[in-house]
Amino acid sequence: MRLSRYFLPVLKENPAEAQIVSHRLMLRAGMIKQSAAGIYSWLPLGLKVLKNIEKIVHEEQEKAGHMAMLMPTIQSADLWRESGRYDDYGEEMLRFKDRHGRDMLFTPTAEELITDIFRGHVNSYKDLPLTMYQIQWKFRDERRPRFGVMRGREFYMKDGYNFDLTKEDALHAYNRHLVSYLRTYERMGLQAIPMRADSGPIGGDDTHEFLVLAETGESEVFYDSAVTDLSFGGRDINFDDVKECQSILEEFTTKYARTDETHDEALFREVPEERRKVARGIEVGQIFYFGTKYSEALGAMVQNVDGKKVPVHMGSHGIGVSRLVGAIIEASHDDKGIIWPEGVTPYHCGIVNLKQGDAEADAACESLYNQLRNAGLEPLYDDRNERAGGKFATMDLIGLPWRLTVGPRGLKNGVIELAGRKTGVSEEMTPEAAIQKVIARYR
Ligand code: 5CA
Repeated sequence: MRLSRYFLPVLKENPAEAQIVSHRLMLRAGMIKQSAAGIYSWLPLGLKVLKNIEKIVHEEQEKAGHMAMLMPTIQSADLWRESGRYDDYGEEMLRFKDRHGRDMLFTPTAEELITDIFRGHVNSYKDLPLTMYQIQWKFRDERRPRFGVMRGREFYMKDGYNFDLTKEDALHAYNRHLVSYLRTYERMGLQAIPMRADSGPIGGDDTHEFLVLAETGESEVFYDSAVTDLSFGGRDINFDDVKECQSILEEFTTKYARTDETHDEALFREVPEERRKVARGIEVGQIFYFGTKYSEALGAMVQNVDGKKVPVHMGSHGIGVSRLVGAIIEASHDDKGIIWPEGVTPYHCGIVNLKQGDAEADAACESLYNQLRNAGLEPLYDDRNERAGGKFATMDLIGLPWRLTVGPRGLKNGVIELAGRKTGVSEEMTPEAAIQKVIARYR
């Protein structure tokens, strides 16, 4: 992509309405634009990151054996009356009528609809286990939408649902989700700590939230600092292996880590004092096991081995896809701007032409641009007629991990500059060496 043709409405000044750094930087870097309270348009740069996060979520879900599907954003109220949640959900649910006067709603989550699909088609234990998920827009009419995409009213969420014959099988699905979420967040450059939580309007007893520690987080959390030493480390997992998933769950959830809703001061005191931490975190996902709550309410039954009809055991599992864009920025930025982890960066590297219009510099940039693209990467080439300082400031703000800087002076010596956004370290090298180095980072 060439910056001269790109829609990147960067802001020089800090927008007054933004209270936290990720919101500020998303607005300043031209990633989003507010349309109404808690409702945003995703501009080209923001959409790129959102799609990259979505892709990682899809890939990790498929690895865990879960199937992607898509349900509508608009649902009829009938199913929600059957489950009893039409009344329970309260003002967070956006309700309206269609032209025939039927009660409709914008989906805040989809337990009812998926259970309806299930009960219409699955009758036997032989069709279990089954886990399906979608990545779809949700709407919750939050009392206090704030912090940009962190607490939106309209937001993008992965929601997955497992159907199992027994509690034991459903708990394996729960564990499997926990493990796959650890992989998912790690690929985004995040440490997200599973913490025992409260199930809220979803219901059920077993639930963990995944929290990214950040001062600006909305949740107060209590944990044993030893949990921050745990690292998943890209382990390969056999997701069908019940013992393996169980042991990873134990590894990551045995030490004390709880949100304020489930915090137990007496238990917490058993953690050695120097390891007892009280901090804030951003909730980027939550998993639930709620047993037969929805299957009983909606009559989702299967025949078991003995030919008896039994309600299926279920759980649901969410990832805040749009919230993650903000969470990643909270975890990775400096005073100049965003620092994208390589796993989610909107462009793999930037190319800065220090002297646009200089025949040699232009030719060298074009050549870099083409070679990187031919290697399957997406560079963002700043080919605008602007001063170098402005170009650097834009690149720092939008946070691409690598920057190639090309100018007439360096080219005379056969070199360009390769700079890392995170380290700030820059090195001179031949264009070929720089290309190879960038390609190697993404292999
Ligand atoms: N049905 C379950 C699991 S699929 C569910 O809805 N879970 S949830 O309520 O915990 O939402 C899942 C994730 O969506 C949360 O962990 C959070 O990361 C994200 N999320 C929830 N509300 C918002 C919001 N208002 N704005 C942005 N993200 C949100």
